[in-house]
Amino acid sequence: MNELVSISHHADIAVVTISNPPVNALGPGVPEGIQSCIATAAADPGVSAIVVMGGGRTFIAGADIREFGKVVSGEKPRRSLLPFLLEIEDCAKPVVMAIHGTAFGGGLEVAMAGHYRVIAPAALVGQPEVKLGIIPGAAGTQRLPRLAGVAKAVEMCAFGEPMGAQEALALGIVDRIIEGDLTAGAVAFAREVAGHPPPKTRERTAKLRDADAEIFDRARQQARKTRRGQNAPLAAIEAVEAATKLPFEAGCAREAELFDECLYSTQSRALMHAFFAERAVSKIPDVPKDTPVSEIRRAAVIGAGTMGAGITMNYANAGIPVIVKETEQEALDRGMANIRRNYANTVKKGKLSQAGMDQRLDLITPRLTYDGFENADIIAEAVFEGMALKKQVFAEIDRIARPECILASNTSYLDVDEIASVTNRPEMVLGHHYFSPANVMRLLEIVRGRATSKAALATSMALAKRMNKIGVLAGNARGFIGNRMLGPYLREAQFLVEEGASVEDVNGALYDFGMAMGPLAMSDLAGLDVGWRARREFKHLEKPGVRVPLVADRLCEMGRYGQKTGRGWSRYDENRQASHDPETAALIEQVAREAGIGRRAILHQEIVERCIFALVNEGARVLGEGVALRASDIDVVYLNGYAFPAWRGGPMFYADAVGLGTVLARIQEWSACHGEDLWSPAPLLVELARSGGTFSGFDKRREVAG
Ligand code: T1G
Repeated sequence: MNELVSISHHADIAVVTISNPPVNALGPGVPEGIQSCIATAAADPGVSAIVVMGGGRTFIAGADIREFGKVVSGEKPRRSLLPFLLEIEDCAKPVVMAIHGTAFGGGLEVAMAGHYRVIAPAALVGQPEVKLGIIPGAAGTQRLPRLAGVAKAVEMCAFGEPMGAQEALALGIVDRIIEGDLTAGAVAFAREVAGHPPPKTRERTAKLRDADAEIFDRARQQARKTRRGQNAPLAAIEAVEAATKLPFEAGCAREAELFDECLYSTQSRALMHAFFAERAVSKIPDVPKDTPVSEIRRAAVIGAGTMGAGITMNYANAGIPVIVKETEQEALDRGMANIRRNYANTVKKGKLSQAGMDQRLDLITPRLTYDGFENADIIAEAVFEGMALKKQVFAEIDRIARPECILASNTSYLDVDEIASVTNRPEMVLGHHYFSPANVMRLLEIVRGRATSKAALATSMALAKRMNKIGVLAGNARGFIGNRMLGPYLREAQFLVEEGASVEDVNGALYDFGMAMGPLAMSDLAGLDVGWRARREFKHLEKPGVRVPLVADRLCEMGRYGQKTGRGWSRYDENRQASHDPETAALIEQVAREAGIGRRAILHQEIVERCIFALVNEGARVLGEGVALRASDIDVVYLNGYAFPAWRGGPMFYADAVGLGTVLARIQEWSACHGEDLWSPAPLLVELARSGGTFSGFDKRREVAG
């Protein structure tokens, strides 16, 4: 027993409780505490059986992820949990694991080393290690197939999705669902099994026999398709396969080898960085945890276009009644039809019940007037991206809305302070910049205006969590974090085709790098006209004599906006499948000739480096100027808003992995070649590269400085 693990008695049943908040991770002292409590109970003649459970909100949510960094850096020795788990399994008295909240990773592995498992109805079990770039490392790949069967064990370990209590019971991972008081139910169950020889999971081999090789081949195919570029899913499949071919101990040894290969990889460092980065974004240094958060009971959305419809769904999905307003019936009908279609697709995929769909639609009220807006706690504006229109709308809603109502603009580029200037409540005005499709993409840039109050920010962060979004604070600079960085990335992609790379080369190089799609394909999806309109809106900001991309404007003048017109950088068939467009290729050559741009063969490495380092360089500016609080926030924006590969950790983490010295050297080469105006290295990048620093080191220093 120690301060993390305690033992109590319910007559002849010993109850071992883990208290290591916030999620009872298996940090230093926890396995030792469990071990000594079980040993004490096993030796106690008055005890007939043992229950192990988590204190607080959950069972064990896994190993302590923070410890892995210390092992990889050599600060701490790698410690195996296997002997500790064998001791539980070899206990002469039945050990019943009582699960509530989550039994994830090492938590499920501890549970499976027990003789029986009971579970609360809402609890989840799972082996999510692959999401951290590792695999189960405490015999999970050996014990799980013995309980759940090989096919399900492969799926759970290779893809890491959680499973509910009902399915876990049906598969044999748990033995009973306990309604009501879990402790009482677990103690009663323990009393039922006391006195019977406890079954050891490692000896249960019946389910290993249905190990058809096809299971592993299919899983590998799926992993290569849906987890493209990631090593851990393939390692997890191999480890479970080992369980079907080797005795338990040898299987565990093979698992340990594969685990170490993953642990000491850049991919796992990147994914663990992403895990903690996502949890850090909600911490705003000058907005204390106890900042008052207003309750959002009713919402209103202006504009039922693609973004407005998606935003409306976010409120309904969070259980918040929402009015959606349009100026014309036809537009309103189109918006509502879009919402219904989206929900119907989700129902068809089995991700939402019909009742759930109906419930959400009941929360949505379509309107052509501002009726009801006076009761809203928040009004989200999603009208056409033009300053004049936004200011007109904000002046109107400022007059109607309650004084405490937050006014949030979905602008993706425009100045939030200028929008707020037409209201009498600039402290309640900020940006809520969603990403398309707004009901799907998890990222929400929360744009802080000069006057935005801490309460409005805290309320927005809480709302993001309630909508299952990741709210990232952004300063009010043009394009905020994501779109501002996207500019140079797309610029370089376009310059590269002018200089000789094909559209397919550029898309292919970034796709192989791990992006969900190449930059030109992404522009075709978003619509080339969006950027065209923005370029015209900000033409006055362009520096005379500085090179700008030339082809996209020409394509737009020809009415070629990308997927939505069937032609853009590429040609698209009715299924939106892309193919080479010889006319675009000819146009590119012609434009280059007219502009006197020399063309040459360009290697994939240059394509990747120019695009990604352009992103990083602008990211360093965004960070240096304080538009982003942390480099890790920038990574979260790109992982969740622009489909940057999570196993690369995000652009800033990737730059640290490459080495800022190398990044700076490349940028200085291009600056000499393409000119300072295009490639002047960001001051922060220069400072860090020269001092041997990193972006993550910069984050730590900024955090300490507060
Ligand atoms: N280790 C360390 N810290 C953790 C942690 C963990 N496993 N899980 C959560 N935290 C911290 C988190 O950083 C945050 O801190 C706080 O807890 C609340 O988390 C041997 C090798 C359990 C579903 O992958 O999925 O076991 O920001 O905000 O939304 O084979 O946390 O407050 O300072 O996410 O309610 C496998 C990871 C590990 C599960 C709760 N386990 N955790 O979600 O809270 S590897 C996992 C989660 C392993 C074995 C292997 C979620 C959660 P802070 P939160 P939440």
